[in-house]
Amino acid sequence: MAKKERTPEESSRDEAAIRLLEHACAIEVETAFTRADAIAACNIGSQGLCCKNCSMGPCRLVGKTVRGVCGATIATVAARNFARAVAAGASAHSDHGRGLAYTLLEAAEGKAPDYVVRDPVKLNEMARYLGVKTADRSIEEIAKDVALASLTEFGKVEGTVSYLKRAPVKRQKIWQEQGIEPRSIDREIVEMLHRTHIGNDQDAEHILDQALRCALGDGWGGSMLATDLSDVLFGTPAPVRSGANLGILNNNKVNIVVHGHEPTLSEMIVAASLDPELIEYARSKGADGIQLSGICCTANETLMRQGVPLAGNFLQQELAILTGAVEAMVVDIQCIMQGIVPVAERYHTEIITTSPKVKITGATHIEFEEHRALEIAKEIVRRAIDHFPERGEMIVPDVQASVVPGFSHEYITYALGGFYRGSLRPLNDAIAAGRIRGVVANIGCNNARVCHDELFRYVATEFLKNDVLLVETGCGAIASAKQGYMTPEAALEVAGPGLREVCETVGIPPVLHLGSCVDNSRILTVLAQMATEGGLGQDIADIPAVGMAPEWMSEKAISIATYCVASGAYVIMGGSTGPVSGSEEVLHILSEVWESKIGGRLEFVVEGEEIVRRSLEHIDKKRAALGLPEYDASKWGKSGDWRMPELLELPFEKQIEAVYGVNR
Ligand code: NFS
Repeated sequence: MAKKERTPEESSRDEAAIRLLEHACAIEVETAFTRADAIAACNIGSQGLCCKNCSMGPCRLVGKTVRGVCGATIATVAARNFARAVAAGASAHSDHGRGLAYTLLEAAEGKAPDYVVRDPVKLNEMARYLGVKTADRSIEEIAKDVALASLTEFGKVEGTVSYLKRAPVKRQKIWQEQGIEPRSIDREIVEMLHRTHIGNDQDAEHILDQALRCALGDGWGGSMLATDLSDVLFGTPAPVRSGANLGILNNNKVNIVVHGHEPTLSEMIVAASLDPELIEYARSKGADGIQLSGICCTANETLMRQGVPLAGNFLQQELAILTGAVEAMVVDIQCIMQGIVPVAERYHTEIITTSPKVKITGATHIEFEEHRALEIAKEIVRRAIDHFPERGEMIVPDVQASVVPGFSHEYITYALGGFYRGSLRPLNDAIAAGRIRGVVANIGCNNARVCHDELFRYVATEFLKNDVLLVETGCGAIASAKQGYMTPEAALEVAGPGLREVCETVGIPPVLHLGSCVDNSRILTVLAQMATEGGLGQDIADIPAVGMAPEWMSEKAISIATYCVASGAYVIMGGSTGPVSGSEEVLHILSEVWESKIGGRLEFVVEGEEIVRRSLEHIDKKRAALGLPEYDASKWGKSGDWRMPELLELPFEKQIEAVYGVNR
């Protein structure tokens, strides 16, 4: 039975989204929100109890049916479904990484003249990890070998994925002992699909061991390479100021929205949008200029490096078009809803697919080729400009927030100590002292079945109040950006007293934007460096930290969760009872069994309150295990710039007393 239709206020916590959902309702345009209301999720599939791995099925294991036609048990079926999601998610991230390696190769060989090495320091760092010689060699020679070495990681003949050695030594030992070191990125994905084919691996725990290995190939392989290669080609991010939410769409300019995941084309669109000739062309059509903005992780990529504003997260792709102000939505790969095409048909908006891997019926396909990248980007921008005079009614909600993104792990280290003594030591010290209670990685998607941004907003607010530093990526990061939590000023308003002191001292927001979903690898790097810095144990599993995706929906999110668990983290997936809720045995393996084997555990928790409760409990448990003082907020908050106006009112000796106490 279909659920009742939710009101816009029940569908989203985002003011701009609510406004456009009201508009969609008024003009009878269907969106993911209304489709989620109309289509009831399959109760059997949602629990992981449907097996369609052969044509004797699909077998639905419900009621008295506890085995499929082949005899597969509930645990086997649920584990296989979960494992296949890991494989699909890992393949998406990794194939994205591979694409970037080819771009670097073409750039190094002079076949893609619009791309250059923007960060040679990072290139040299990659070279070190990948065993590429750098002495007395040109950047192009190093870049070519780094690209080839990166490509080798996908199909390596012997050994294991090279970046595993970036993990703490203790973690590497656990992987060795458990036999889950990925041998090559592609191999583990292929083996995962092979092992879950009819008649193969039929022991849930054993199937899930391979899921761990496959996911590690994503986190410490495909995704980490994708991040590094993007930084090499487009520059390692550092803070910039920008805006977030649909209010950044400009009523008087040509609006081009880039959507998807790869920075390769979107970086060229940024360049094209700054081209004086094209700006002049836009003016000739009556526009004031060109406004670029982004949706999903392409948005995060261009925001982090170029300061291109965020139009919104996953559930706002159709809503952006509903403003009537978008001339073109340029998409590449992943998280692009087919639903944008029928919405665009109601407007002058052109949907342009650009990846050789993605065509959408009804969209214009302009295939992107690296060797004439800028030329294609200019063609796309020109097409968008041509649509400007076709605009009809526009509803651009006046809703946007300021955002300061750009926290690469390199910049975090720099922020904490400058070039002279940059390190994570101040962060570790702040955690050890209890100013910062712990760290939460709050990441992942929106889900049309969960009130848009509600869980993100709730957990972020609660964690900040509790002096928990947030690191974020993907659509979760966009949610916090729109909430106004990603500015240094936000710390004064929403952070607890200890976290506020740290943010004030360092000048960082209390929620750090680390980039797109492949950039969760940056979070792995930060955690690995925290573990090796000292003072917080020797492994990622020792750190008072939790990972979560409160509104997740994609297979990529399942792969991320799994590699974080395999790296030692406690991970909570929110919003639903999860894809294996039909099997107590598999739930037990993902939590208890995985924790005993690898130190991390995975849980599915529906409610925000419970997500926060379990997270804080875990953080405090880890603090206790490290012998750190119990978290006590009342110890902090007596220093810092925020007290200046109050202090300046006092005579000098009283100022000293107020800051240091009477006995000093
Ligand atoms: Ni991540 Fe980024 Fe968003 Fe989810 Fe999709 S955009 S790769 S999968 S929906 S966070």
